[in-house]
Amino acid sequence: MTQKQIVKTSKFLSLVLRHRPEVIGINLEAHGWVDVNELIDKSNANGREMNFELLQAIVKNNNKKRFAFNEDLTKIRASQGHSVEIELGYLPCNPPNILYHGTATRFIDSILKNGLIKGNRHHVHLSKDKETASNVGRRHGKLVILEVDAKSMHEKGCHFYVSENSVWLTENVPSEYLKEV
Ligand code: HQG
Repeated sequence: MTQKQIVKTSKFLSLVLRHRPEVIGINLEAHGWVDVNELIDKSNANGREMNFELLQAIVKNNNKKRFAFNEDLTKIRASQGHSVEIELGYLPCNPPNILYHGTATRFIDSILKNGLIKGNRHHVHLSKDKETASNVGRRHGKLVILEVDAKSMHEKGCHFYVSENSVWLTENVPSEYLKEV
């Protein structure tokens, strides 16, 4: 199994477990889970090489721990980042006082006017450290990091969730809680 194969399959898993399960004819169950055997069979039937060892390697080595198995390794899901309507079952929790969001300079005017909005995804994604936020932001262009006053938002009753792979999630971030770093 090569690193190239792992990365390619990981991208394919992002597609089917977060956005378009229908491309291989699967449905996401409650909380986003998919039966591992069904995923393997239907991927192969659709011309995508898939086997349990490959899934294990991806769950274990993926740099962001994007995917997780259930306890008995019979189901797999993406831990966050979905666009399909799915309830992941995370419970609201206390955020750190400050969270970070990395984005591109070209979005800044709109963000400072309208706040952070979730777009196609379920939530706005935030990070607990600037380094992670930088990596997210750089994907979009020239980096800018925003500081989110999560403490004040939480005090005002906004809900925060943290995914299994430590991404902080919230519905939206009004601009008054944002500051450029
Ligand atoms: C921007 C990755 C204009 C927002 C990461 C971002 C994350 C606005 C872009 C996850 C805006 C959306 C998500 C507004 C927000 N006006 N632009 N009002 N509000 N934006 O990819 O946060 O690698 O949907 O700043 O690690 O970049 O896929 O969100 O630049 O956890 O596992 O609109 O994706 O995870 O872009 O990234 P995205 P994101 P994975």
